[in-house]
Amino acid sequence: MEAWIETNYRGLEAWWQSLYVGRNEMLVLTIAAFTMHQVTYFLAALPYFLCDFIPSMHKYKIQRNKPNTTENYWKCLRYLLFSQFFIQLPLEIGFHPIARFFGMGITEPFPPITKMLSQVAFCLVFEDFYHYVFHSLLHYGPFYKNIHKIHHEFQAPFAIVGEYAHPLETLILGLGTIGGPLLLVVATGDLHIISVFAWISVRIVQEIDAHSGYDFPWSLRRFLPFVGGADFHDFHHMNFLGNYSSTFRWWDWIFGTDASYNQWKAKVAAEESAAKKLE
Ligand SMILES: *[C@@H]1O[C@H](CO)[C@@H](O)[C@H](O)[C@H]1NC(C)=O
Ligand SMILES: CC(=O)N[C@H]1CO[C@H](CO)[C@@H](O)[C@@H]1O
Ligand SMILES: [Zn+2]
Ligand SMILES: [Zn+2]
Repeated sequence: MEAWIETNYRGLEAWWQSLYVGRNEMLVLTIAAFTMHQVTYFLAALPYFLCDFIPSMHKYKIQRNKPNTTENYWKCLRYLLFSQFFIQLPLEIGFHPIARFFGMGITEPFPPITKMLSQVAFCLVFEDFYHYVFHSLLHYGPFYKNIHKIHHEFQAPFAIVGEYAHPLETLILGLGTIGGPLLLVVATGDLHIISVFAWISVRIVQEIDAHSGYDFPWSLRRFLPFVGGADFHDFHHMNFLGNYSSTFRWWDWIFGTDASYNQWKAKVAAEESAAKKLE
């Protein structure tokens, strides 16, 4: 198994390096980044989309009572493609100058697999904390109304809602995705762009899963209870409050923002009646 992985990793490395021979490095990297993003995004979403048409899968849908209209899908897809071509692609063009500026490896040999995986793990933990802080802030009145509201248009999310967001939100929360790699390269001076690609693929699969609306007996959270997944994020779209983290449950647990919506409502009701008594 290990030898098989190593052989394929080396094969990928040879293919990756061959892409750049005799070509413009910036152009190749930009096309690679955009293609990787689009393919991962829609491939990851496809199984959940198919589940909508398989009756035996409906029992795993979290908000079964909310209809998923074809209209919703088209609306989401149209806006999404606009965002991916006109907001994200220009940002992806920035990959090459950023990689060069910080001295990331591009055509250099790949890092050992274990190093690549530990870098991905660091980025996961960093992004999750960043997301907790900035996503909470996006729920603050004016920020919510002017920016984050768009992402909350679908109260029963489906896979491709993942990146359905205001351009400013794409920028603000996207900084959490690219922040981990930047910290790593500044701190260690040792980061290959392939680790960044691996991390971003993981992040895409994570955000698609969290928005899928499906909680399966084989969802990751069943094996790793500290992972959130759809079980966690679906409530966020339903209630608008709490469960702010992207990947893990620990920050919401530590700060008490994972307490159930009903608890929160009970508290508000109690406060209101207490205020009334004081009047
Ligand atoms: C957070 O998610 C859990 C399920 O994982 C749910 O029980 C809880 O009510 C959610 N909390 C909020 C505030 O949405
Ligand atoms: C779970 C659920 O609501 N599924 C529906 C999603 O949309 C398709 C196509 O419109 C329906 O066939 C499903 O019943
Ligand atoms: Zn969401
Ligand atoms: Zn939100």
